[in-house]
Amino acid sequence: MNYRVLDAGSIVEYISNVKSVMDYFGSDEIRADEIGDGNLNYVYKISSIVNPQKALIAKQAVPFLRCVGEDFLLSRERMTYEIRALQKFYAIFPSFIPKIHYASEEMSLVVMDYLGSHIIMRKGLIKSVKYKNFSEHISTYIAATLFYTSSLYLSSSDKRELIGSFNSNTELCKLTEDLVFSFAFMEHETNDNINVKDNQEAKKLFADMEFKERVLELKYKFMTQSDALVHGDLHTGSIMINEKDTYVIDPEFAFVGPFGFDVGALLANLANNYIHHSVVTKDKDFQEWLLVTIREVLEKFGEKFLNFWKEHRNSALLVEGYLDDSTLQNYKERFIKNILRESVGFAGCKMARRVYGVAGVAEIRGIENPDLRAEAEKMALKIAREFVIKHDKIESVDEILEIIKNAG
Ligand code: ADP
Ligand code: SR1
Ligand code: MG
Repeated sequence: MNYRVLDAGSIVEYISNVKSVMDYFGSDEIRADEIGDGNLNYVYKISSIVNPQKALIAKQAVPFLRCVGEDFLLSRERMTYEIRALQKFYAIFPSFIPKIHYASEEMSLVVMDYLGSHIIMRKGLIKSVKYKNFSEHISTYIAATLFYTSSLYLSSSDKRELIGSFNSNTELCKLTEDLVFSFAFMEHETNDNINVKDNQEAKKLFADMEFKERVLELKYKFMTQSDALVHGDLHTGSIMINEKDTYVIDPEFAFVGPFGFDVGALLANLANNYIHHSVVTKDKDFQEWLLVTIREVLEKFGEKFLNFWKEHRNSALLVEGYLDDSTLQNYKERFIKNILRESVGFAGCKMARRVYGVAGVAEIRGIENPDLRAEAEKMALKIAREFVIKHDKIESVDEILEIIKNAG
């Protein structure tokens, strides 16, 4: 099948010939509606005409960036990595990933379960919705996906094979290198330049060499450290959720990268939401829930990662009997602390990039009152700066929470 861009009409025709999908719809006639709100791709809801509750999602990558248009070329092969990551993560922990009904790397197309009773987590958090199972679910998801794709579990050859099957996700890795670690901290055409013009805070950020030098260290880690298969863009817009369950979607930025990158993305996005509630809604109760949630996510992640490790004593890294028990225990504790520190550093980069860079987050860029938005931006930059500068000295989750609480 040669690649072609599908639309709401042609996708129905295409899908009508895919047996695994039509097994789901039976003899029902189907229709397609484009529902995507992301930055990169086209997302269609495919539903039964007689029974609209019966639905699946079809997502296709096109050879350009959806949010900019056909002039910004971006190869559609990003979907290859999204498909591979969805399959890999589903194999590790199926309850957190929408089930795949069909995938074609040639067509850069994937068809998966429609999460009709879930919403994008960012939207719920903005409305102060508390998700009681979230920290439990997401800490399991991150601990499991990182541990089971790392050299702490895999054999040396399996790990290298894994690196190989994601190694050519070059364009999206480059996008992160540019957008998360560089362009947002200097004069650049991709920035939110209306806001940057005559903005003293932006000038201060762009001239902050101490911050920028530390960002460079984190960028280098991102570019060179092949710890585990990371989602690569685990913000709260990549999580679909309800009271009961939690799903992770959209892993097209996946690659074998630093352990702390996904944890950092999550920390950054929960902190950005805290800023929104501190500046806009002034909802103290929800701010407290966010702090508790951050604590639980970070602490449970560490505990679960160590539990998985306890169950697997042989790997590419470790041969059973190589270290005595107490040395091994110390080694593991330092290992987890390093992941925590690195996560804080990445969180700082990720918070700061959302202030003036392309693709702001609704919690801050979406604030209409200019004074409040400036206040939120200042708070984000304050937390981000401390995260980046202090990350490698962080000793405990308490210190992270203090940085967030003291920024208001
Ligand atoms: P992009 O790669 O363009 O960011 P996303 O995967 O984030 O695309 O999807 C865009 C939007 O489509 C999401 O914000 C969500 O509203 C919707 N969506 C994506 N996958 C599903 C799904 N499995 N079920 C329901 N809605 C979905
Ligand atoms: C131009 S793409 C901008 C951002 O959208 C994605 O969700 C990633 O965060 C990327 O950096
Ligand atoms: Mg998305």
